[in-house]
Amino acid sequence: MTESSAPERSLVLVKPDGFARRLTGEVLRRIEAKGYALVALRILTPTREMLAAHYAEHEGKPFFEPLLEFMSSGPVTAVVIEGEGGIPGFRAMAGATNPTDAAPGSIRGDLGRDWGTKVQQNIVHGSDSPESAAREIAIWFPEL
Ligand code: DAT
Ligand code: MG
Repeated sequence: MTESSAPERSLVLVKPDGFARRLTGEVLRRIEAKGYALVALRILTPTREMLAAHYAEHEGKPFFEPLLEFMSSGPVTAVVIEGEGGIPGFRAMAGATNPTDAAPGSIRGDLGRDWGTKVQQNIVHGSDSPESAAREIAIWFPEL
């Protein structure tokens, strides 16, 4: 028997644009169809404090303030997903950051577009590394 790596967890957000467009179900459908498990889920309008922590790496960039304003503009669905390779796997499902560049077949490529806003509105967030996932899950699901 070959050893398998531990299942990893990733923090996924359906951002305010995706939530408002009723795309939460479509994103969850894709995650489940891919084979990842849903571990935890909540709907909330995030505070600026949560978002400043979540997006700390982007502080000082020109899109930081628009990003916090956009992300706190309405409800989001926060989800912890689990499965081997779930972190890069969901990043691949999400597609490129800029929805204009995101490949068809990806969430951002199929469902997103440029709306002419200061910050890209691209439907979903997904953790980019195990370290980011652990840090982000603690922000959105302190009980986990
Ligand atoms: P990702 O969400 O793909 O991990 P990121 O962490 O670099 O991308 O940026 C966080 C979010 O900020 C991203 O989802 C959309 C927005 N953003 C990133 N770069 C941007 C830019 N150059 N102009 C406008 N918005 C940007
Ligand atoms: Mg990122």
